[in-house]
Amino acid sequence: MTSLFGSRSPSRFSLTLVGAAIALGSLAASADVAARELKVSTVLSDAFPWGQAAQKWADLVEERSDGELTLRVFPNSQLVSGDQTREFSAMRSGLIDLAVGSTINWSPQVPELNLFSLPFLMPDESAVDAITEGEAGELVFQAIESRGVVPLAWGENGFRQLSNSQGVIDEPADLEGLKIRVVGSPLFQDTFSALGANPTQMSWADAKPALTTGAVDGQENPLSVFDVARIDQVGQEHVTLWNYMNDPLIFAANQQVWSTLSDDEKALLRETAVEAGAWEIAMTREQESERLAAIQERGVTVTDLNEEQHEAFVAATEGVYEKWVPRIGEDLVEAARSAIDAR
Ligand code: X2X
Repeated sequence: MTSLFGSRSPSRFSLTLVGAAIALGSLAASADVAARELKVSTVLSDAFPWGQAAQKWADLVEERSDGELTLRVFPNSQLVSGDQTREFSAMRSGLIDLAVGSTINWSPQVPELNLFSLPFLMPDESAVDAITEGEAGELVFQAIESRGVVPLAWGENGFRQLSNSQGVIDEPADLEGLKIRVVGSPLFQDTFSALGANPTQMSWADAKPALTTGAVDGQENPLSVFDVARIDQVGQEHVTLWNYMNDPLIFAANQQVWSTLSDDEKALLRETAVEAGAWEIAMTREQESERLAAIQERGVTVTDLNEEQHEAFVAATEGVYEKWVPRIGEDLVEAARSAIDAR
C-alpha cells in the first residue's frame, strides 16, 4: 500500500490531496473562531415584549454579521434555574454571556438600580426617558460597569400596575393585610409593608401557581405581562393603574466575553442592542392601550386613581426614600430628579 508520502516523489494527485487537507483544516479552524454563539438570558419569553427585545437583537446580529456571530436566547431564567435575581451574578461570573435583564432583578447586586423602584419617582414615560437618556442613566451604566458587567442599551418591561383577587384598591387601607407577590428584591418588601400589605417574595416562575392556589392575593407587573400571561385567569379580577414604578430593561455583556470580541463585533453588538431596545420600548408603549382594553374585555375591573387617591399612596410610601436614597446614592437620585424636573 502506498501512503500519501510513500513514494519518493509525491504525485501531483497526492500533492493536491495534501493541499486540500490543509485548506479544509484552516477553513474549519477559522469557522471555529468565526461562527461564535453567545447565550442571551431573559426572564420572559418572546410571547412578551421583553423576550421579543432579545429576539430582535439576535435577528439584527445574525443579519449584520452574515451568520458569524449568533445570539441564542434562553428565556424563563433557565440559565439560572428560574432564580431571576441571580442573573446578574451569573453574568458577572461568566455562566451567561449576554442578557436583556430587568433593573429590578439586578438591583440586589447593583444598589443604584433601585432608583427605578423608588415608589412614584417617575410619573410617566417622558420621566423614564429623561433618566435613561441623560446623566442619571450614565451614572447607572457606570455602576453596572464597575460591578463587572458591560451595559449596552436600554429596553423597557414597563410601568407596573397592581392586581388582586379581593376587591377594588383605590386607597392604601385597601391593601391592609393582603398577601402580595413581589420580586425578591428588598426594596419591594419595604414599599408593600409601608402600604400595610403583606409582601411575599418569590420568582416569576412561582408567581402564577401561587396566584392560582390563592396562596397570594395579588401581584404587580406591567400590563403586557398581565395580558400575555393571562393573569385574569388565576382570579386576579381587579387592577389598579397607579404607575408606581417602571422597570427598564438593560442589554448587557459579560466582561470577559466582551474583551475577546473585535472592535467591529463590539460595535455591532452595541448598535444592534440600541436598535432592538428602541424598537421594543416604542412597541411596548404603543401596545399599552390595546392591552388595557383587552384586559377590561375579559371582565377585569380597572381602577384609575384620581389625584387625591394617588397622593395618598405617595404619602404612605415616603418612608421608603429615607432608607433607600442613601443606598442608591444621593447624587444619582438628585440627577434623576433634576432630569425629571427639566423635561
Ligand atoms: O418577576 C416579575 O415580576 C417580572 C417578570 O416582571 C420580572 O422579572 C421583574
